[in-house]
Order: sequence, then structure tokens, then C-alpha cells
Amino acid sequence: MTLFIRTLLPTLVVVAAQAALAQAAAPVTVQGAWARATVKGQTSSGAFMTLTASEPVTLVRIATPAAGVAELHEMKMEGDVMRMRAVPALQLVPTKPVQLKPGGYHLMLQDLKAPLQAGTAIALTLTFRTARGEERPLVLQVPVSVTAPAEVGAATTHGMHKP
Ligand SMILES: [Cu+2]
Repeated sequence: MTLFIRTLLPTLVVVAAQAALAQAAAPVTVQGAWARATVKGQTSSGAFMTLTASEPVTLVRIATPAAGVAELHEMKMEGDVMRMRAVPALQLVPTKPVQLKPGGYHLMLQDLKAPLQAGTAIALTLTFRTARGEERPLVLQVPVSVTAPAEVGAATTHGMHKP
């Protein structure tokens, strides 16, 4: 029995260490995440969500196996023209939700490996840097849909399904 415990103990220590590593996730909560389904021939799309940090962090990197390039973008009116540009980093102020939504900040997924089909989900990893310079990942499964989850009712009200 003693021998059994001695051989088992190192294994338990390793498992505990791995669990601790996994728990060092970003201090950020995500609400309402979704990625827009693509139509035929479309090779890029956007992902949207609300991010709320519990300590000061900066979003520094986005990665997904679903796309060749994943970047943070911002849509802004420049004169009369709506323009989109890449944003290298996004600072989050604790408890202040930041909305990534159509027409504003969004995660741009370019060079899609396959069409994004409604009802499926894509893996997305957001990497945040803390004030101490540590990088913390946030691993998400983002559902793919045609419209934002909250927009479904609004779309119906606006008569989209009427003849
Ligand atoms: Cu974009």
C-alpha cells in the first residue's frame, strides 16, 4: 500500500499542476458570442460578443482554426463612408462591458477554411495581457448563426418574413 501511494503521488502532483495552469484563464467574461454564417462564395466573416473584464487587461491576439487570419477590427464613419480597420489591441477597463457588434468593434475572420454554417460552432481563443504582462487565454466555442441571438425577434418585427 505504501509503495502504491509513493508511485501514485508524483502523478497526482503533475495533474494538480496542470489543473492550476488551466485555471489561469483570462479574467474576462463573455456574453452573447456569435459568428455570422457565411453565404456562398464568402471567405470572411465576423464574430461578435460582449467582453467584461474583472481586472485591467488588453486583448492582444485572436486565433481560430476556422480562419487563416483573425483580427480585431473597428468600423468607423469617416466623413460619409463607413470604413473598417484593424486594431492591434483593445484595453478593457474592469467592470465596463465592451461590445463587439456589427458596425463597431468585431473579430474579423478572413481566409475561412470552410463556410460558417448556422447551427455549428467555431473555436476561438482570445489572448489577453494583464497589467503584470502575463498572457491569459480565453478559449471559446462560438455558435454560428445568421443574426445575433437577440436580433431574431427584431428581424421578425421588421417584417423580414412577410411576403
Ligand atoms: Cu472587419
